[in-house]
Amino acid sequence: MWKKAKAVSDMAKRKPKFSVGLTVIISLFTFIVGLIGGVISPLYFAEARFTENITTDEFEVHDDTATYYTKSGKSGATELTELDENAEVSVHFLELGNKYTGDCTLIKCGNTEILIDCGSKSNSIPTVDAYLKNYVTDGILEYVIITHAHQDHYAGFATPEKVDSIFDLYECKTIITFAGTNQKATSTMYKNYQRELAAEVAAGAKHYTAAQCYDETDGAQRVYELPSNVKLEILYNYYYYNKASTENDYSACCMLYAGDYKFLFTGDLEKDGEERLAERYKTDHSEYNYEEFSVDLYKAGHHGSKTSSNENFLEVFKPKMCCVCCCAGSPEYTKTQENQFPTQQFVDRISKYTDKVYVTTLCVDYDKDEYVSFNGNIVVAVVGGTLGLKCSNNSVVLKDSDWFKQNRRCPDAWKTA
Ligand SMILES: [Ca+2]
Ligand SMILES: [Zn+2]
Repeated sequence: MWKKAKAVSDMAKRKPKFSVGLTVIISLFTFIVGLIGGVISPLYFAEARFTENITTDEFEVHDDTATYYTKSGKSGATELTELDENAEVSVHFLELGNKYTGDCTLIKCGNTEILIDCGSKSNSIPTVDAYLKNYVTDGILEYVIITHAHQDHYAGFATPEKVDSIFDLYECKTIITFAGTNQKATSTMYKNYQRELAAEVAAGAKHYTAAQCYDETDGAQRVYELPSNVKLEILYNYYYYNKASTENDYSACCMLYAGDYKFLFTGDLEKDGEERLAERYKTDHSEYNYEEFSVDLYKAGHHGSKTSSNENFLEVFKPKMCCVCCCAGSPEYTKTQENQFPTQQFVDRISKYTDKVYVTTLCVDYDKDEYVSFNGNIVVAVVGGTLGLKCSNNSVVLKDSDWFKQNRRCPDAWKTA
């Protein structure tokens, strides 16, 4: 496909080639900075390694740099852990390689992968791509879900023409997107998105809106069957069909079923959308007893914002575990400390259901561009019928973290837990 070939040659031009000597110097420098960071700032770097968020691949020499960001590239691959290799299904919440909050979730089931969103605000594609390479071994993303047209979710699909988007780097088979948007046709990012999406469709991808999936029209399906009897269901959202006052409410929502395990993803859906979704879910799934019903994993809606994960919604889904994709304590969206992700209100509400809350990234100093891994890349996987968790940094739950103790009031439910 010419478009992908062009992307490779562009990358060959753009990617600087480091000499071995320079790499040694950079590695030494990185090491020393890391050492200083570790000694001087134990408060901030207590659990995390200073270099955690620097994609080490950027500092490595590759024989053929042209293949680095391509789907055939060998570089960037790390040893797969036992957990990953044996997993029937794994759900990965990715760190994005910068101080900005954003979503990017990979679901892997055999050779079938689902990518939900690719933020963040700043270009995270090299970081995401380096991670995906380890898992998307056939270069094909069977499903891509783009929840809504906010850059912290769709920037990776909305690149300028000369920058590789996820669509350039991977062959995407079925693309499911938000049904509505308030984005103006003149928005540069939205135009980029439309161009990139159209090119992937021209190359053979199927594109459906979440509404088409839910309604099962035009060949779209509400439920997609994946290997190992895993199922992906596109859930109802009132705002697939109605005008929303915030872009967040257009979020495409889905549930993944693996055996008895359920994983819920609602993008940045807010209060009204959450309530309507929860009510409709009960109607669509009358087979469950909702006294006992609960989901095993819930991606915290809207990065743990105070506007999402509301009472009526949580009451229905009762998450047993929750992963928050954000740069914790960052002033990116608000200076009001308790409303920074993950917010105090989110903590208070989720605490009634679980204390197993994990967070991807931690802001150290926004103005200085400093951030470290919180839990890091979070992987939740079903291995041998059992649910497992593996984080790239540590598996300390939110309530036991230093950041939490310094920045959040501990809700009663977590005091006794
Ligand atoms: Ca695949
Ligand atoms: Zn968002």
